[in-house]
Amino acid sequence: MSNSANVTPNDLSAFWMPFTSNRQFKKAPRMFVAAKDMHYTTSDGRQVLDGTAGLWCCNAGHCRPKITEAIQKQAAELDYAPAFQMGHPKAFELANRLVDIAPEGLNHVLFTNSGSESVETALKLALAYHKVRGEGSRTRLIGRERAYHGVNFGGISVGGIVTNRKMFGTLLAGVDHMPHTHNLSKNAFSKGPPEYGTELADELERIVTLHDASTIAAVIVEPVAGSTGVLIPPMGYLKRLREITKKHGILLIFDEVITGFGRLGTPFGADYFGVTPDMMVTAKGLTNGVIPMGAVLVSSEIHDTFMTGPEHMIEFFHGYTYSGNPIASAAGLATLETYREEGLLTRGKEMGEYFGEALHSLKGEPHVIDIRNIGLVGAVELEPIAGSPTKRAFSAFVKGFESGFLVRTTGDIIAMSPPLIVEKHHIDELIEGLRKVLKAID
Ligand code: PXG
Repeated sequence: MSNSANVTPNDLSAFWMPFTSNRQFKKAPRMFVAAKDMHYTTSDGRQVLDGTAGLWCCNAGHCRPKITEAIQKQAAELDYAPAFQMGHPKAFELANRLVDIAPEGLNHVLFTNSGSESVETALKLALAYHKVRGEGSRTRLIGRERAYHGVNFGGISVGGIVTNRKMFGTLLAGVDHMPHTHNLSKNAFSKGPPEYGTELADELERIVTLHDASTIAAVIVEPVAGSTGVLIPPMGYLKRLREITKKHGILLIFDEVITGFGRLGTPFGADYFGVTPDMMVTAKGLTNGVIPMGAVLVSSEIHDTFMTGPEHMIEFFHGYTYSGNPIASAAGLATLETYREEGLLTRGKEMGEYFGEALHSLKGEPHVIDIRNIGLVGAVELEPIAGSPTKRAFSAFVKGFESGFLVRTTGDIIAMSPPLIVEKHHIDELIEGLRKVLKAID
């Protein structure tokens, strides 16, 4: 008897869903069947306002014609080309377009299929870079508490979310963590980057003193930590990290999977904070979330270091079957074109001001202990229910979905990151919807 005889067509049990409370979900599924611009359509025919750009990735909104057409055309023209020792024009073109919008000096691109793979690629590149330069003793990687760098072994090692780490053994050896910068007692209700905490960057000096710079390859941070609840760095913090890493010959990697492609009102977080890292890790908004793709942008210094030795030799032993996949490349090109035509990489600056004001008007509503915002990202932190952490924010999420808008929650933090095409009336609808939900939940 085949397995298919055991399941009805719409049985939900076979798909073990990612980062989901599977049993709870399957009792009361929340399904989307279509999307357009700022809205999803649910399986029962309701419109839901997308307050999160999918999972922080549909920056241009949904089912945008240019992107859809590019994918359709590419699928019919060249579906796949081998990624190793062969090429196709669109991957090169996309790399060039990315370099065009990247901070100066980040001139080379490695393609991946996700944020997690981009992180692994960057960490491996950092180790190999020092080895090729003859400083093979630089093997340590420094991350930060409450960081999210995807779910693969390197990423969870430098990451700082205990639930994502504790089940998975010893992880990578030789990793250390800086403290996170979230400080409710000093910075609650800050608008934009908070004032207090720049000196937390000096913890990196302490770590360097402990291990010695000669053992440290790279530091990786999200310019703004997204998935742990929108943790915005204090003014000057990232500049200080740049100074310390430079002084000690340590590479600085920005994980821009969320902050990249206009989220903060600038093309990248690096632009917002005026700090250029040695590598930038991206994914999500690169293809508007439509097709899996990630990219790691690296400095000429890193790239050129590898371009030595006999020319017939592979310079970096790393890559994926789908690195620079033709359909993903076509989607990426059409996405960047859409961003350019509609000014989306900087639209978050003006819309972010309106969004921030609206968001902060929730101060004083039930359970709210902090509100923070930067560009088109915002978070509302709730007082947890005693003995049941996460429950209050999760019921806000479910109630929001039922009443017609989508937010994300992590712990007792509600995060919002609408598509960059958002209009003021969408922001009003989202914030007023959330206000009602906050008044309604226990
Ligand atoms: N780095 C950062 C900074 C991320 O936010 C990843 C790496 C991993 O990307 P992939 O493509 O492998 O998932 C991420 C992903 C949320 C949420 O709601 C955040 C992410 C993914 C899913 C949900 O906060 N971030």
